[in-house]
Amino acid sequence: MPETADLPIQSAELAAEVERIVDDTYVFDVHTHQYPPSFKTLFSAGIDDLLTYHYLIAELFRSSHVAVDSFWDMDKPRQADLIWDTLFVRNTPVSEACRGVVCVLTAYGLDPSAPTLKEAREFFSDLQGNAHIEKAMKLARVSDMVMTNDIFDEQEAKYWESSAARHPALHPALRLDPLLRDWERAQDVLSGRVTNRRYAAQTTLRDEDVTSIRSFLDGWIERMKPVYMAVSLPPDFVYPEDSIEGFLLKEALLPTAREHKLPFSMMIGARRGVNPALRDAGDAVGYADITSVERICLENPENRFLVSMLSRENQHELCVAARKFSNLMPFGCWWFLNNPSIVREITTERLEMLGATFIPQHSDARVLDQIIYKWNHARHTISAALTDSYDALARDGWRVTTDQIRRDVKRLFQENFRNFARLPA
Ligand code: HDL
Ligand code: ZN
Repeated sequence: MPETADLPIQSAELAAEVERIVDDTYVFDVHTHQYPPSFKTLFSAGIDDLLTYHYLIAELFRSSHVAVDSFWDMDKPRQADLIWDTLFVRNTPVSEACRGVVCVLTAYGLDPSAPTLKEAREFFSDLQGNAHIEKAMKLARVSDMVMTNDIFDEQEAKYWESSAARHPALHPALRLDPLLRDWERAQDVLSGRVTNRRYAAQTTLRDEDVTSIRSFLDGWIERMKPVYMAVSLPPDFVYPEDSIEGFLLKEALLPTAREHKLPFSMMIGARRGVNPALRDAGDAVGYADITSVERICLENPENRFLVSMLSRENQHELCVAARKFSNLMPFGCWWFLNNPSIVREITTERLEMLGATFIPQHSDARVLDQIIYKWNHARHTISAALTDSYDALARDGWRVTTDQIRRDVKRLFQENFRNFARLPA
């Protein structure tokens, strides 16, 4: 039986064919806050966690007169009941974060317009551990997830130092924010846990300090086997910088990433604690300096940089920078950018300026079940942006085929990251 020819697709069928291939292609989720179920206190899933996601907590206070302190005094089920009643029963869940919960409930066959959480709680009480992970990843068509592992968090460090079972589809990422954003806390951990020494005062670090910090990192890389090293950075991040943080980045973190052949992920633009009373919901966004991203790529050609910027105003510049530096891999539409209207804009300008050479999205999911909606919504938007690109190509005289769409989507969803991180195909 001759193979069916891979013929150019007519415009009328294009959108449906792109959507089918995008929906069917499993994705490597390169940034999440997932954990194996064995990391008990860190594993987050189910309806009460979905509803107390900090995005929804922020939205609650815009639709309710509840006092912030009274909210924090409630236990999680009570908080979830209040959020459900306020945002989903008394009001229409039109925001992206609210729609996400509706999408998840629908995907699991639950009633998203139920007046209470009774049905949902019963359903999730039967979903446990690895079976829950498998079910959510299958519905989301996610093949792999990269975690965010904060070794300066005592609780998490204990899990890594224990025999807690890992999950083969969950890949570690060595997250190092305290080193660059909270040196006081970092050196307490470093001196207390590893080197029993007090580090030099704030102003300088001696060679032996760098040596001991690098051996601390080497030990964690050996234990954890991360797929990349990562930091989130404030909008005022500059490189190079004459500071402890600038010194640590240049003399400890980047050389360690080079030595272990690990990409270095920089997520730039988060302003932490703009409204501290909201806790995780209290962070905001700031416009960052793209010339620092250009300089770090130029001056460290042996390092590979995964970069996500939080400000919408930084996106076009990031595309231009990625055209200049092949060791720069733009990834995702992060956090406040993960809204269909903005994902469409960013994905379109990336396709126009970079072709299929970037990583279009990451879920950033903190609650396991969120991967279902974050990838459902992302696929819808990425399909539309891709279809527009292929339509424009057809107008210029080049009609794409099914195999070529499949090749492009596999590259965007899997290969760009696997190749950049030197992971097996
Ligand atoms: O720093 C980060 O990795 C951010 O993604 C934060 O976790 C943020 O609070 C978040 O959840 N964004 O979606
Ligand atoms: Zn994150």
